[in-house]
Amino acid sequence: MSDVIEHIHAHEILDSRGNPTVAVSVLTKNGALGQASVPSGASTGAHEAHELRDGDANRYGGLGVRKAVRNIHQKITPAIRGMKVSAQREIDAAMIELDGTKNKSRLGANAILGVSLAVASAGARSKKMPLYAYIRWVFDIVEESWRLPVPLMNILNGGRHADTNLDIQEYIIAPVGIRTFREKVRAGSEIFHALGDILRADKIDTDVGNEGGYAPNLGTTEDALVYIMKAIRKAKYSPGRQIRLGLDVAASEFYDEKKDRYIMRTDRKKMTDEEMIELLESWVSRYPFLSIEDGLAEDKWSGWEELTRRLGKKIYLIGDDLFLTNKTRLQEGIDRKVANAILIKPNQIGSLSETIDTIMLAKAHKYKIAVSHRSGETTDTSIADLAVAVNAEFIKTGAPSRSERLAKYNRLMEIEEELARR
Ligand code: 2PG
Ligand code: MG
Repeated sequence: MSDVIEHIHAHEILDSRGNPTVAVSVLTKNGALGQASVPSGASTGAHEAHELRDGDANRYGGLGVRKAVRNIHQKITPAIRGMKVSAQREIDAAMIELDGTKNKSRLGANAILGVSLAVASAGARSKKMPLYAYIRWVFDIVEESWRLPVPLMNILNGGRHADTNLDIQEYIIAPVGIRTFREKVRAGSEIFHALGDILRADKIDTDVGNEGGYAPNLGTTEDALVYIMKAIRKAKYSPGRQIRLGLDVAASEFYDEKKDRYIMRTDRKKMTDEEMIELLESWVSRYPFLSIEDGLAEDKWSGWEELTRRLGKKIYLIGDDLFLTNKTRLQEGIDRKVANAILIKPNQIGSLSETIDTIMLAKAHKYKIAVSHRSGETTDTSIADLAVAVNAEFIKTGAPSRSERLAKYNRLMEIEEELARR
């Protein structure tokens, strides 16, 4: 009985944007220490689990997380202290029950997820297993092999992740045609630097946005695609065969509900669902696309049905704000034949167990899995282990730049080496 939770400590730390977030340590009686910290989004979906902020304008502009920290110490700890650390599902269920709301607004999804991930980390330590293997074991995930995900690297940032003129949030390279994870990362890095050289030569800004990608002002949206194609070639990779493109349109961010139009300032266009679909189709026909995330706004289900009919056989259509790592939303997507891949962000739903449940539902219906960071990140690397635990096809964790992004890619390179020795 020595692997029971003895002590939990939470505190406020700062994330990659300099905003407060929750960090948690869980200690078992046998001395296994687990740690985790919680990320935070900017382009948050309207139906995400609730991120509890203090709202005290005198501290961090209201963004403090002292209430969430207090909830961990005063409410969650008494409820789960003494439980076996490997009883992950029971622990998550106990926290969900204690919260009692639909969107975790009482205790805060940031409080619950922080504990949930730190419990998994302590469990892995206690069992002397790497976290990826432990997650697979503790949730009885049946997979025959281990697979490293393809990194979706966001090398140009726009939308809510930069103060520049690009409406679309993320311009992604996916090194699908390159063998090992280590070489995929190398390709991503070389292309990232080639892009920097090209932009600099054109006297364009090479400062970076929230996810480590360059964040320039450009003439049109398509200029971004042209620059990326040039960078791939300059770095001596072949677009299409080795490197494909991706976008996170994050369309909800520039969708005007009253006008029912997508307002693209860069391209001076106001578009309907149909016109957005046509625009995406025209890019897919001219560039080597692998994936497009959130091509339409989060509640435009019939538009999404049409988008899926038109592009679902050609590329991966990833639902992020559309599905919110939420089983119920995903089930609606399955029923309506919408999208063919899902973005998985544990803090959208607020516990590791529910995250796994959504992944399992997606897999059962042949949706591809893309585990994802948030724009506000910490050096926590649990998503890297999560991606390997479930054999996710993709991981999206920013550009190969800035340590909070690299922490995940570096962890995956470490895992790849470890698996090769098994
Ligand atoms: C997204 C995410 C991560 P944010 O939209 O996919 O890239 O952004 O964390 O700001 O929601
Ligand atoms: Mg997104």
